[in-house]
Amino acid sequence: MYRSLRVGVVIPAYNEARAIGRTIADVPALVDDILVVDDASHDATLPLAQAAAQARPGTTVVIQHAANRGVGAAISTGYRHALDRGCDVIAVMAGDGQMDPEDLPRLIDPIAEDRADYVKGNRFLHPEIWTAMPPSRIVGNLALSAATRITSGYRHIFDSQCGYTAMHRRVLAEIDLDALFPRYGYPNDLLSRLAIAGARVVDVPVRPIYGPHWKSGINLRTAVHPIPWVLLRSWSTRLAARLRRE
Ligand SMILES: Nc1nc2c(ncn2[C@@H]2O[C@H](COP(=O)(O)OP(=O)(O)OP(=O)(O)O)[C@@H](O)[C@H]2O)c(=O)[nH]1
Ligand SMILES: [Mg+2]
Repeated sequence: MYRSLRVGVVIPAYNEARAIGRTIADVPALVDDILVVDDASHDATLPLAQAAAQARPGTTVVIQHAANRGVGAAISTGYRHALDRGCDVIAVMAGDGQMDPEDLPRLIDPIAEDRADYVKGNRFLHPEIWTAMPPSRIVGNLALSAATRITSGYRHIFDSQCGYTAMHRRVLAEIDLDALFPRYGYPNDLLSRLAIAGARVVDVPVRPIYGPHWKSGINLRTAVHPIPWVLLRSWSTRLAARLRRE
């Protein structure tokens, strides 16, 4: 529990054998439910996650997708389980150890104080951004963050690609999880749907972590191609919803 809220953390993991055990072990003690979603990994992610879950009995469940469905779909699966378990706030921490567990309370505070419904990390508010994040990621992120400001209508947010987030269950219940884009591009789509739901979104500083063994599933095929189309779709969905209301 944290500030009287039952806290869940969803951890999507795909081929994260190197990092998943440590990621689960390092989840702060304030977290009541850890929902790890293995997305049909080809490596030892599943047994390693199960071993780490046994070290935290009663708190951690490992859910398995029978086939790979994408990071967005894995997060949606985790969200559904967290709602079933009665979590009030549900955070997302990637299974690749790139999120600092010490930042978690900062993500929940605006929700606990009823200032936000959805809080996302913003690594550009952290002083280490320019030294820690690779230039290729900075360039891509600047472009996508600027575009997402327009498509979502949230002009005050940045670092749209940061996956470190927290959401109140009240808002989560209003999002059609089945309709969300299932792969990379998911956070951009979610922001437009949060705007349609009238959610209050707040950015907080989080530490950018790109260790010496950093590997990523993002490449030209997985990200650069689908994301512009996802943005276009999210934008038109949001504008159509606004027209219907007016
Ligand atoms: N469940 C699931 N998780 C995935 C999939 N692809 C990536 N992930 C997870 O999503 C998280 C983020 O993936 P990355 O490819 O590292 O992307 P990122 O951290 O946003 O971007 P980088 O800055 O490139 O590291 C990790 O925990 C991955 O294991 C997938 O197909 N299914
Ligand atoms: Mg990563």
